[in-house]
Amino acid sequence: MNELCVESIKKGLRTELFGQNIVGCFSLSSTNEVLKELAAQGAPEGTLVIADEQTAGKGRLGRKWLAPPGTSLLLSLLFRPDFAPRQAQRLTMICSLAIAEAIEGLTGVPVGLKWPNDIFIRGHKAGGILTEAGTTGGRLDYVVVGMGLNINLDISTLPELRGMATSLSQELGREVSRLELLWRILEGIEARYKSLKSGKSPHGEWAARLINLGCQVQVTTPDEVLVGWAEGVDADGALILRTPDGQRERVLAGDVTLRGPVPG
Ligand code: BT5
Repeated sequence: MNELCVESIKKGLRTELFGQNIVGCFSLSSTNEVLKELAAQGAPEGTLVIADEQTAGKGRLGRKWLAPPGTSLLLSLLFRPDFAPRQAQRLTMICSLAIAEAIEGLTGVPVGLKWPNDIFIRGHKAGGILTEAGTTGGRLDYVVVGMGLNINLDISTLPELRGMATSLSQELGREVSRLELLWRILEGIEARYKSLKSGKSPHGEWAARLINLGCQVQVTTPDEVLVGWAEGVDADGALILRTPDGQRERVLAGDVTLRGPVPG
């Protein structure tokens, strides 16, 4: 799988946990699906599953993740935190912050986050995160955080995404090393995970990067469509929405569409 083979990843990786155990394949179904199976079989925390191509790459609610071979970073990481299940979203927070910092550090391209799980560059989606938790008896057994990032992807080859998505190469006009970015992301996640476990919440930093806070939004949840003002997010990652009748709604998961202008 060219530059992203296990040996090359290991060569430059400066982590103690994330990526120390790697399952790398040129092609597999979905890195999240493979890692969930490994997690159920007892794989250690920090296990990385990475692929160049997924035959069943997925987003939330059965949606597809599109990534032609050679264009993207497609990976999943295994966490076994001592958290309550409602706190699993904190891992989405630390991964998205690490991704944003890694991209900005390597390329200088500014990155925004869109609640709840999107990586945005200049108004277009450049990546997505899919966090899936396994629980036993009301306790978190494992959390798999899957990350898909458009790196050297010509969006015009995917007509379904035209107008809504972008990639790093598209923004920069040149290709970017997936390997270099991967190392930075894994190192960033490791540092942030340590800090999270020592009691530091990523919530403030995450909220500061969310492009849809302070905006009029429409939120589609599995049960209903809500409109209102995105006032904030709480420590567990829920969106606090002020509806037109002045009520506050706490929304745990959904798709957000901006309805008003982004302030500032
Ligand atoms: C996401 O879902 O954004 C989470 C995507 C997570 C993908 C990674 S890849 C590695 C790991 N293994 C997996 O199988 N999945 C994870 P959601 O918010 O539901 O957004 C899905 C929607 O994003 C699709 O319906 C498309 O509209 C759009 N989309 C699909 N591919 C895209 C791409 N490459 N770039 C931007 N948007 C895309």
